[in-house]
Amino acid sequence: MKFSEIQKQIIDLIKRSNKILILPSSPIDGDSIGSALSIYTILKKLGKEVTVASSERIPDLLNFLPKTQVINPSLVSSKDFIITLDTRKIQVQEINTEAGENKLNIVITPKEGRISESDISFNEGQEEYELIITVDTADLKQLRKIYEDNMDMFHEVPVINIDHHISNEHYGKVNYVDIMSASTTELLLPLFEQMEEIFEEELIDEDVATLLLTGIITDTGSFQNSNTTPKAFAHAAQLIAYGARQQEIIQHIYKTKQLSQLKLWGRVLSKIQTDDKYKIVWSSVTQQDFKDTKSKEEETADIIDELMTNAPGAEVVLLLKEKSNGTISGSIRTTSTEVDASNIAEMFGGGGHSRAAGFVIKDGEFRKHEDEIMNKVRNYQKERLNIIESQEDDEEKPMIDVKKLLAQVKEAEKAVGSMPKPEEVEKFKKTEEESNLNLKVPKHESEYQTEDPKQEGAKKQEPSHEQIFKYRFED
Ligand SMILES: [Mn+2]
Repeated sequence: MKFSEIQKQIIDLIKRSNKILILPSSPIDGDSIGSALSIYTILKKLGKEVTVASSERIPDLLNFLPKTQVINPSLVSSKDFIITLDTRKIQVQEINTEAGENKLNIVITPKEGRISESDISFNEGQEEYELIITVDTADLKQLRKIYEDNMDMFHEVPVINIDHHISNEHYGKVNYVDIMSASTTELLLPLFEQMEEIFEEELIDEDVATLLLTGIITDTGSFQNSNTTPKAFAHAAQLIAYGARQQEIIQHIYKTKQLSQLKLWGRVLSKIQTDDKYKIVWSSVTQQDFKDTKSKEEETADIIDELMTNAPGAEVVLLLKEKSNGTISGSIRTTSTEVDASNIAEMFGGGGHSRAAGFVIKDGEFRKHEDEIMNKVRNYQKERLNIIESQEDDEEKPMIDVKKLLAQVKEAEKAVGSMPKPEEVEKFKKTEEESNLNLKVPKHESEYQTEDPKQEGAKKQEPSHEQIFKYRFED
């Protein structure tokens, strides 16, 4: 089916619905939040009752976006069973519940007279929503708690599925899925323009344009990833013409975030310690490091995985973090199927998965604990590898090339200052028609590479993105 027809179907469903639920995928990223909040803004303008819900935390660096405060952490339960009393004739004095063995009495005491069966009716809780719109969500499971707690709702209420992931499962009543699109927000722009025409109303304002551009910028890594098509540039230019605040996005997402994270990564690298005999690589982050690099605790989330990718010779990769609440948390990754990360975490009262696990030690001196922890991990590996302490290790390559990595960080720090400027994007400005004609479309899925972490997760088997994320969530 042509995209223009799908867009019409979507608009028809929106026309017929009043209570609309919008669900961004988890973890929340620039594309999912930009999509959800732009649809929210547009539907509000059309006078709809709109709810945006996500059980996930909104990353701090996306909080600058307009309307992030409308996102609800959960949905009102629709599983309620309602007992209705006709109060036209009878007034209620008091309602009580009495729990008996295997039963519960609901006792209604009237002010006067008697309540009869004909005064009472029973109702199952109404489904609150008439339409669900999921954005940037390849699979309903990605909605996590919202889906797990409300599975029935997804069978009963029509779902519009708007997404650009190859792995999309087409679970919607209407599936507006284009894997050639660099972001989900890119799909929304033509839809919103169509809506402007049909509803004869100006809908795309500066906030909407900013939200849509955020999705394109974050999903293309600021026009650097290989999924940056000419169309993505054209749409970005169009959004800037609509008043999208590109510099604001770059400032918040790249200039502040990446630089601090790069510096933190540099810190972690400079503190790396390796144990070649027991194949362990570890490092630590203290409160001082966060202060010095102006980074936040949550920015360590990627660092453990970065460490693991760069230490192919290590079996156990460990990062210890001194948290602001006085606890010490450890993240463990293993590269070998022989080592179970959760077993190591369990030694410190934690847990997780075989490849990704973690633990928390409540109050304690960081340095002292670091030594204790590392001794235990070393012993774990010693027993497992059956190495005799005196045995001389033969020459082996170092497990991680810290020098090379530090040089890369320096390079990256320089590069962060040179993001594309509006006039560079302007060069690619074309009409929609032109851009369609010139669009070079990769023929095979394999040619289509994306840096989208959700897509990455779908490809990688062990540990899956979900596992790592789950762990981070517990972290
Ligand atoms: Mn996306």
